[in-house]
Amino acid sequence: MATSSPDKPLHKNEALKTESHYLRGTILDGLADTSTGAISADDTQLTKFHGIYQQDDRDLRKERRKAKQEKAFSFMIRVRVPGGVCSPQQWLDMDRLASDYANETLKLTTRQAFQFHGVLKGNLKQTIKEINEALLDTLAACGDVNRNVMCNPNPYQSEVHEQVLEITHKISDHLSPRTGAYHEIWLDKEKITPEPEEEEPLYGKTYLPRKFKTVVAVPPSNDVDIFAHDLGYIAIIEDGKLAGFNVTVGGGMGMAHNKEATFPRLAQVLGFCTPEQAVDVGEKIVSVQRDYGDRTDRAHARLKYTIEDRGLDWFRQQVEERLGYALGDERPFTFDHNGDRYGWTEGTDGKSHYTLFVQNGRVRDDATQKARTALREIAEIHEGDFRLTANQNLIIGGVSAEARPKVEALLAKYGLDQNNLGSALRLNSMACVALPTCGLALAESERYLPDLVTELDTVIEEAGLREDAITIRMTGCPNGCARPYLAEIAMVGRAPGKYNVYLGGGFVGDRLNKLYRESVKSEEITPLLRPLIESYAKEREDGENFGDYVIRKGHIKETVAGTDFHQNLGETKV
Ligand code: SRM
Ligand code: SF4
Repeated sequence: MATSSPDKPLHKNEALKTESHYLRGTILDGLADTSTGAISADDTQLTKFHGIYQQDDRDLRKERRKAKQEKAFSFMIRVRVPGGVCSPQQWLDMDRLASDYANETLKLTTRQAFQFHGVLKGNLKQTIKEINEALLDTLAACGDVNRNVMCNPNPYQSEVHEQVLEITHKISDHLSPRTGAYHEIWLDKEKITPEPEEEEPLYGKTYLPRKFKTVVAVPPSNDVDIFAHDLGYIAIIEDGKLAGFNVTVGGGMGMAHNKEATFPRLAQVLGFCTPEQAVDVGEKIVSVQRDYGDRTDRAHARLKYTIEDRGLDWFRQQVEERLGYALGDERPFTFDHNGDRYGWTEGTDGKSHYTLFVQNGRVRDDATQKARTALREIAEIHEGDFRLTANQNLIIGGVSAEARPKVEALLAKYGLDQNNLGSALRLNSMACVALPTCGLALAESERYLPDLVTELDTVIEEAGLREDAITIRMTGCPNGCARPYLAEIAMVGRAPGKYNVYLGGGFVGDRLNKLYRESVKSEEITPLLRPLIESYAKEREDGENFGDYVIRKGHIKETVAGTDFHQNLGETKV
């Protein structure tokens, strides 16, 4: 069992956190230094807790090196949107900031947040200030703390959804760090130095061993991919009322190529709690991970490894001891999809909601589409809300009968209406950011998947599968930011232009996929998948999903547990 042991030294980030004076470090000095566009290496770790990543434009690395210039540094800012809901005014504010300080795009992430890319050091403080003026923030959007809490954004499912959203906000608030550093550094608030236990009552000086992610799902939709997260709540609705939640723990996607000790893992149900217990249960789960997570090895520090190593029963016992009561037994639930449902839907309150496909979450104006302008014009007249989905899409929520024709007209004007939906394959596609901003990318993702889907669409059309949803996801490295290991087809970057291809994920997000072919060149992906797609069209059983089909036909072995992910690799039956 490779848990934290006194024989192994703590990871250096632990000392960094301890000595940072609750995340202050030397960030203020770094911001004042105009001789470089960067900040110190230690501070780059600390700014993550403030929602800020230092990056550089990787497209420019070569020429900057040749010209003996420092890298083209800039910062990514992640804006928390708990439950994914924001107002039209907040949308307009984010849209304006994208022009004023970032790269003219808004990125909707796989965790219902906004990201700005390309913010220069000199503009960081002003951007964060203006985000806060819009009543959003960036604290704990990243770092070793509980992050943006996700929630099924479906706005048409009656009062239960509102109640669930309210609990999501409570969990988010309760698990947020308390440090005054954020307000001092970014919002010029006066420096107060309270007693340590007041400063961070849950996290203490060393925060968590690693990032921690929480989600809330409302069946039958598993759009938040509940099984991919450290902590999850599955709403249990009985007689039309919220009875409580099945609590899940120990999910995660990240792994490293060829390192079997690292693996994606599905969360497991720990037990049931009432709505009133949800916040307390979350706090106690976080506290067990705080105390037992591996602080020696960051590749082994997520809750999934704590649970894998020590067992679910041990974990439940720890949580229940801290709660002072036992969790209830798991209650029945059913998921039927993990993607989004597009177009107009009618709510129980008489309002309409439009789910818009945003390719890979990038809202921009370009030669093919003016999505940013369209959404700005919609926000200017919209009286409902906007809901960011966990699949990088956007719901224009709460449109009244009077307002709907105006919204429809704007969607049509910019080619974003229901008549312009792509194939079901495209609508179920998702790619992480990768190049040029992500420092960890081994291959393209967001800039490549749309073209690959266009190629695959010809095969899909020929096979008569245009309306058949198949989840397809791509990431530029194995960290798993687009949750690729839950997709029916996934490509994970190995090197420029080369991907590992995975098959056999569950359509509702309840089964991990498995490696099918290693280091496949970009141009070989469509020829590799063509025979599988063609035979699926001919041989599938009624209602059979692609992921189930490839397992049934023996093209790939089923992955039954995270520890089995790297085992029994796919057969070559094509
Ligand atoms: Fe992620 C690191 C982007 C969701 C697992 N992720 C990164 C960084 C910050 C790279 C870095 O550390 O320098 C990427 C910034 C790229 C850029 O230029 O913007 C990045 N992750 C993203 C986003 C923007 C992908 C997207 O296209 O939407 C998502 C932002 C979510 C948010 O709003 O908070 C994003 N990342 C995820 C998810 C999916 C999820 O949580 O639902 C995962 C897999 C789930 C999980 O955590 O297990 C994920 N990101 C990682 C990991 C691997 C963690 C691990 O346990 O091994 C890293 C690397 C790390 O932490 O060391 C990472
Ligand atoms: Fe970057 Fe890898 Fe995440 Fe893609 S999966 S955004 S390449 S860290």
